[in-house]
Amino acid sequence: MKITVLSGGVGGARFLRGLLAVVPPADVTIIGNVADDLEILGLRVSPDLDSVLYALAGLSDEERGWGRADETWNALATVSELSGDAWFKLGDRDIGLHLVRTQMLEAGYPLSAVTEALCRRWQPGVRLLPMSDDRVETHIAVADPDSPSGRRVVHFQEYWVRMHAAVPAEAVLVVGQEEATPAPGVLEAITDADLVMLPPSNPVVSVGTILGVPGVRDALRATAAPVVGLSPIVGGDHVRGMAAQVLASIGVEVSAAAVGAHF
Ligand code: FO1
Repeated sequence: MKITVLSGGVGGARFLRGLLAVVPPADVTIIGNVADDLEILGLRVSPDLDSVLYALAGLSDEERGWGRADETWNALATVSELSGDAWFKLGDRDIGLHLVRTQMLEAGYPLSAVTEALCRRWQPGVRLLPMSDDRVETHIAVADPDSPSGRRVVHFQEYWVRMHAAVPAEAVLVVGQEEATPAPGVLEAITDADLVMLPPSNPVVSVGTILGVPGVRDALRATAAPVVGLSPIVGGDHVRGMAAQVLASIGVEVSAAAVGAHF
């Protein structure tokens, strides 16, 4: 039975570990969100692909849900000492991966080929595809009384990690989405599946950005497979993360039924 999962990072990885306790990994293809990707300290970081890869390869830090187990933070300590961008916590082991990814991308390999190479080495057991080889970035508009427009737009990671999502998200902008094309294998993985699952990842900035890649929604409509979504909203709130804030910012009620209708 071929199962395709449209996954975000931390929540998606936890869901996948449960799924893989009951189905063989070789049956599973994961289409990962890359709209959380960022460039920081000259490195290209793909947090959602990495959270899934680390979790399924047995390399992840269980408690954080992101990054690697047995991590050390020496490089970041030096960045901090030198007043560099240390707000996004990259551990030494994690940086090793970002160095290789950045070098391969700069050499001209698409993200899908880089991801395939990483999977060949770390063997997560599943097939892991980025949603697109194109740059797609989620930005969040927040109120800023000091700006002439009254607003400021920040990268999703800056909103989530640096600002702790402490101010309301006024709008979610997905830059580059309309021009993006699905990565090789993405549409086929949906149309040829026996079952498609949308895990309880963030419905706006994780699953929503995958659904927004041109062609993906049509493939979901065209597939003969049942498409099963699990909402991260339980009892009118998210379990972890920031789904409630971003649903409110795009005018979607914070309920499981509204998430279904939004999808
Ligand atoms: N999340 C945090 O809350 N703080 C961090 O400093 C942080 C660093 C980080 C580095 C690499 C990585 O792959 C993920 C990282 N995350 C961090 C998780 C990430 O911000 C988000 O949870 C996902 O993008 C949302 O799915």
